[in-house]
Amino acid sequence: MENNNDKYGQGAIDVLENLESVRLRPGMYIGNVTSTGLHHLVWEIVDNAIDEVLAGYGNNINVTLHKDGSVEVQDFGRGIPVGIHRKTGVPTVQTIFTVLHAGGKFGGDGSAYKVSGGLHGVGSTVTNALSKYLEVDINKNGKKYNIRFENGGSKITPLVERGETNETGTTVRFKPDPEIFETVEFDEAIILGRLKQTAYLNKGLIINFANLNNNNKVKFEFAGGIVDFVTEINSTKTKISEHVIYNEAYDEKSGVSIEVALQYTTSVNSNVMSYVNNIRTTEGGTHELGFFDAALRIFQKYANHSPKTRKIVTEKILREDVKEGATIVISIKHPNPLFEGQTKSKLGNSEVRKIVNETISNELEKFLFENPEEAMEIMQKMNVAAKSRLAAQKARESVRRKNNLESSTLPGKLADCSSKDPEVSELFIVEGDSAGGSAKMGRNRETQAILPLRGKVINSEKNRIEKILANNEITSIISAIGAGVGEAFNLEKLRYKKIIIMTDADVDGAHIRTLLLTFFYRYLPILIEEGNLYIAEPPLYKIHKGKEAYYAYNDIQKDEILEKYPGKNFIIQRYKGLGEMNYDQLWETTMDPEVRSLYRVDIDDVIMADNIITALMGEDTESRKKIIKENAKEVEILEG
Ligand code: 0RA
Repeated sequence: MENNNDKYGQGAIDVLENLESVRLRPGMYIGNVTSTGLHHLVWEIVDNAIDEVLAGYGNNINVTLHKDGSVEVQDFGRGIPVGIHRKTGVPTVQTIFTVLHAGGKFGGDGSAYKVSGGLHGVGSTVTNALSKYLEVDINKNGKKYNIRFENGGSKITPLVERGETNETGTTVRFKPDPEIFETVEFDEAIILGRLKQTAYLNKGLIINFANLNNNNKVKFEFAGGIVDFVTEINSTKTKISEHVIYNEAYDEKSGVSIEVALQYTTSVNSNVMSYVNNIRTTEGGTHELGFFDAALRIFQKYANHSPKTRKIVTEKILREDVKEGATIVISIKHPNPLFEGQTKSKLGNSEVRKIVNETISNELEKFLFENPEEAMEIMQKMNVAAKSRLAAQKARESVRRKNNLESSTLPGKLADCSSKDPEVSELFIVEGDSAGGSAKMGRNRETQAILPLRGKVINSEKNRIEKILANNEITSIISAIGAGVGEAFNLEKLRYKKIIIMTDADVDGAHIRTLLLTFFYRYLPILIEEGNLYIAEPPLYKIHKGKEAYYAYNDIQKDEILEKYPGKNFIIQRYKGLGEMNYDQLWETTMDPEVRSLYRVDIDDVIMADNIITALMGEDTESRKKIIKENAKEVEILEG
């Protein structure tokens, strides 16, 4: 293969401009340069491989974490084109990895549209620009090809042939650039969570994961796709009916394909997870609306269809009654999705509402008529939901008058910070009055606000919304945060970018923390997704000798300190509560941004989070015990 890299001409300058602009403003392309941004690089490459499978070429992909800190993604598709690209005069594969917006999906050389998530075709270039090295091996046309980029693509070892093969496919291996990222360490759990979710969303897709650092190997393959997904989410819940209702449809005219799976549980909460092109749409959108249009119409129709059902369903069923207790996964594939909303995670394409509504109604209706016993159980549950909704309506009205959650009055017990800039402002939600007092004295008044909790925090998993919003501790949290709750939530009104839960390091503290996390997970999940929610980590021990003092945040640290400074006359003080610390100790160990350690609450694995929260906070005491025993580590992570 001849080297067509126009080294000193216009082509080379354009390429460097492309790569350099990504390196100058990585945040514009991958959001940030923290661990989240780092993992974006992996999703970009994985998504391209998955697109090739979804286009019908190959059925498995391999993802490997190498010992040198690189990650490798292999597919068995057609292989990235290697011929000379008409516009750039260099091989298409080189164009794909060095030119932003190469046009079409891949420089007009292929017709496949991008189905899975990501940066609309610029992901390969972005990943290359932010990598120490990136290497591509292609099997195609009976030959093996290789091209290698170094230092953000600024050095190119041109495409060469490396012998013959009768296989086809692409392998991309890259190592992120430590000069760009705060951390270049891949997190196995984050990668596994994402791969698992992708495998659920694409039945038949096989993903093999291998981590050569710890020899962990995992294979994801879900023959049932989103039906298996719903089954796993509901595994710790009490099911109302045995079947997971499933529909799939394809709309020829628009090219939109739709899959829906749902199952009812006895929970008072609902769990609606919708996806467009494998990307989670947390803010919903037209696909969710279309689903609920259909579900509401069909359930109302079924409720009215016979004397028997009319006797059971005494109340008019509304949208929220259809939602209650349901676990619903809606996954659509759209050739031209429009994302809008506060976090760009809401589907905007208006035609989708009607398409989803019309294509899934028939199947849903068919299910109800073919499974009358299950249908009856579901209708009964919906009627109970409708009744409690009506009963709660009055209560809600009086609550609303008492606590106007959207009003600008701040709760009396809030010691607010003087800054009005959310970027620098922090809200500490503190358990107990004495700890609240120390926190108020120790804080930085400019940027740190303190909200002490006095009464009990209500369990958001077991109670309906009216009761939760009547709880004093909850209403003061919502008012202090300032962005409202539920449908009226407005991220732009958020008063603090960091909301920090600060509770004792004992069982009671863990309980309150879990209650707060459950509330945030159920009612303000955007704050978790946006990375605004944190858990403070107060020290467990103070070790002192004379004037010197060391703080240990866990037992390992305590032992390390004792080993490092051996000798007698050490006093080890175990903190039982935050209240035991002086205000200056609290500042020094837990609140001072220079030294403190904060745990950021993250819902990467929605399945795990939901299972654990249900098990910990829900009705089922058996699974609560089981989870605590088996999953001690995850519980610890969730609880900080
Ligand atoms: C455009 C056209 C063709 C294949 C691809 C792109 C392709 C891209 C990626 C990215 C990762 N793996 C991939 N596999 C294939 C087909 C061109 C042809 O048929 O020659």
